[in-house]
Amino acid sequence: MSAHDEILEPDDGPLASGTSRAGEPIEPAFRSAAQVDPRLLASTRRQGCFVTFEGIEGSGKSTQIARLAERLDGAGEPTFVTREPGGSPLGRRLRGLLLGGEIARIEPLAELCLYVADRAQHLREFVEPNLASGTHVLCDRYLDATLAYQGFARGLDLDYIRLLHEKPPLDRRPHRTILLDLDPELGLDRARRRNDELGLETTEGRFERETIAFHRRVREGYLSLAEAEPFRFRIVAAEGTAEEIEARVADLLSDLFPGLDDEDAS
Ligand code: ATM
Repeated sequence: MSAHDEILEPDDGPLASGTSRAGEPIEPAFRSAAQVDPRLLASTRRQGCFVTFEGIEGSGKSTQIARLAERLDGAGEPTFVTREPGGSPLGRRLRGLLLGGEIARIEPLAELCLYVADRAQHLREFVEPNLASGTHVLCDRYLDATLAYQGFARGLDLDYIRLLHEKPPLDRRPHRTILLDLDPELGLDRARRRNDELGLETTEGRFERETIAFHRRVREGYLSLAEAEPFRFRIVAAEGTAEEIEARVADLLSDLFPGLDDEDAS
């Protein structure tokens, strides 16, 4: 039995009626981890854990994912690192279309459909097979990014976005989501400095050209998603050194991956 098998043992009776699958928006009254749907828990016992990282531009997701993956490797936990958009060969083409400057304006609904297409392919081709083989999947952005960017920031209907994600393979929900929270002004500044330092001419500027008000809506959107699902989300203040943030993240995942504690001790 692996570490996460143990902690995901359902410890209560039937769910209160109206409670949805873990990860789906549920009523604030049904917030405790003890009320996670037993069907999801049962399937998780044989699978890897699916952990997603979210946050505004410049919040340090990729750095933290790389650090966590290294820790998990050190703890002997097989781990697959991926991202959206762009986690599959099709997705890399879609990423170029979505974020590059080739197409000047993409209709919000068309943009939504391209992110959903990327996700469907990514889930079938990489996420599900890895989870099924017991490998943990760490994913840089997922459905919450669609809700935050296309929903909260662009104004598309949140219920419509959720409806698109009700059937397989899109009904997959993360076991845990780390939200790296940061003031958008700091995040954008960080992202620009990173690009300058690396001498990168960014070819992915669609969102960097958005107003600060747009990025604020993204942040607020993420925070309200996190507030609605506290059993899945963990909010991490993304200020401080990479080491400090790494320690916060590891702490918030130690129930899923007890091996992370051993790493600290070593
Ligand atoms: P990364 O640079 O973090 O990989 O994200 C690419 C952009 O894709 C990101 N932009 N910014 N800032 C957010 C955007 N995005 C969406 O708008 N919707 C989605 O569903 C996903 C997965 C990403």
